[in-house]
Amino acid sequence: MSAKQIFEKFDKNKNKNGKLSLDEFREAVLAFSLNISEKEVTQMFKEIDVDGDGELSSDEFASSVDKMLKEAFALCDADGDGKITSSEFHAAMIGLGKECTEEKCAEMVKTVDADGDGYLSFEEFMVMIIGEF
Ligand SMILES: [Ca+2]
Ligand SMILES: [Ca+2]
Ligand SMILES: [Ca+2]
Ligand SMILES: [Ca+2]
Repeated sequence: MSAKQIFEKFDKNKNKNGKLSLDEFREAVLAFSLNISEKEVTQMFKEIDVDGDGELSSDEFASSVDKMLKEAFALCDADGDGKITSSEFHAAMIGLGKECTEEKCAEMVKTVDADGDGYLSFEEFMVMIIGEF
């Protein structure tokens, strides 16, 4: 699933007009199950709304999703070698306060490890995160 498909999924509850309003955006953020306050959502919305028209275009949304994924990947990739091992993934989950046993994390990595090299590339990582939608 691409950022554009996510966008289309959330551009629906107020009006399907090809833009995300603040309400629609809030729902999208909460679907990521981020622990985030109302104030932070508004702040984020303003940052993503580059042209300041009060709504998010699919381009604005896609580039912010891309940026978030890159940041999340960098956060997990503790040694910065461009791939995530199951122990790096486990450590990141613990760091986020998520309950995930070492076995469970290894299992999750294995499930999305499309090329079977035992690591998560950025593309594989993206599938795991976005695949939750
Ligand atoms: Ca809309
Ligand atoms: Ca905008
Ligand atoms: Ca690494
Ligand atoms: Ca892999």
